[in-house]
Amino acid sequence: MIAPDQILSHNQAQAPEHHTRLQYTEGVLERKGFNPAQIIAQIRAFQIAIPSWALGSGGTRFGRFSIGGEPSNLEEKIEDVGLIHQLNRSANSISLHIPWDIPKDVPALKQLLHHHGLTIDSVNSNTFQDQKDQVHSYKFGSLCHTEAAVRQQAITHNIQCVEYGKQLDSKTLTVWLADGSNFPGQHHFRQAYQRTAESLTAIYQAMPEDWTMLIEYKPYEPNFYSMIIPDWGTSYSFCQSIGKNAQVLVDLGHHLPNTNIEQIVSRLMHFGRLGGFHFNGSMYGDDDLTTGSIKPYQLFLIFHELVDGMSDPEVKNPNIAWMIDASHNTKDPIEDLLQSVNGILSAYTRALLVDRVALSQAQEDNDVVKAEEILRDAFLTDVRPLVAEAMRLAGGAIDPIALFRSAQVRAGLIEKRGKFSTATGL
Ligand code: RM4
Ligand code: MN
Ligand code: MN
Repeated sequence: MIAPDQILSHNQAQAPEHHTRLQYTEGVLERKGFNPAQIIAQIRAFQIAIPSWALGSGGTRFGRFSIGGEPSNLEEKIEDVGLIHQLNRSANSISLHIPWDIPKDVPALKQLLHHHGLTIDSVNSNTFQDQKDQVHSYKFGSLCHTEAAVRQQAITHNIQCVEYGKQLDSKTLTVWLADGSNFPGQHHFRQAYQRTAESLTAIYQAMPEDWTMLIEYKPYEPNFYSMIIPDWGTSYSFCQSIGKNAQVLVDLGHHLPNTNIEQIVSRLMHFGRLGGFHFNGSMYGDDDLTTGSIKPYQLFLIFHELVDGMSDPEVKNPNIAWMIDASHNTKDPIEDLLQSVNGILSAYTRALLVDRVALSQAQEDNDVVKAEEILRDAFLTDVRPLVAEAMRLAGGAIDPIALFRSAQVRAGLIEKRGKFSTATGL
């Protein structure tokens, strides 16, 4: 949708300022013993999946404000992700939510994905809403339900998601359960856990061997007294009993305020069970805000643990699926996603700049101040020129949001799709 020469002329206009800043940053890093070219190559290799359900305006239970030009089918969602990827070259896949994104013309979809240089990341099941024509209701749960027929319907839906995923070469099923209870006494906790374990096992056994099941946890909402999988410990225990390809998924917004998420990440990697990430920003709960907008230091500390785990040969953790899971109530979804990808890459880059040898020595020496200062030094480095350079070298824009605006992409989408088109999703 953006002509390649638009990217070129944007980059040419940005070049003088960009190169001045880049040279300065590279010089600082070199004096510290880092190899800037290697760091830029690592940023370039880091790819983040965009959720199909975040391309339209989100909303709250009070209302929703349309942005216009929203994608109204899977093809248009793929086009939007293609556009994001064209601008930043860092978002080469898309996560699907079934039944919001049921693939129809599979060969045509594959061609479209190929055209945009995209793949399908994970397929997400939905047993948190009742669909029309559905026989049994999920009002009182899905995989944990007291009635076998309801559980079976939810199991069948998850297996169907895997079937859709297979058609589009995905290899990951993400399960997030809204199951839980709103009032004391409503659930027999142990029995509800056991029924869920059996349902998850049935789904897992129906998956091909090279597939991964990601199990997400969330402390509250939509149920407010208890959730069937409220925390990482419960996810982990399901994974342990289900099989080696069952992994925990950490959604940054799914923690109670002030939870030490970086420690959770480190524990899960130590156990070899961290399989996926849902990035977003959170002030209070599942706020689904722009990644890095509220607590950038926390995001950096999380990446510090991730990079540490990924670079330690002792850690036997599988590859982690990086995804955004957000909702945009006031911003243009594409701009918000561009900001989020940038926030993620910036935190990752800063984590790459931690002097791990010195940190390890400071930890051994119990030098608390030194250890903290090493982290702060990396966190306070201005990494923006490095991220921009990675995008430029990969064929993207030095400033994706500026180009999105100057090319008037949203106006073009409104003209093409209309002012009132709505995306499927929440
Ligand atoms: C949930 C959870 C899931 C997402 C749904 C839409 O809170 O984060 O990952 O699929 O929202
Ligand atoms: Mn999520
Ligand atoms: Mn969520």
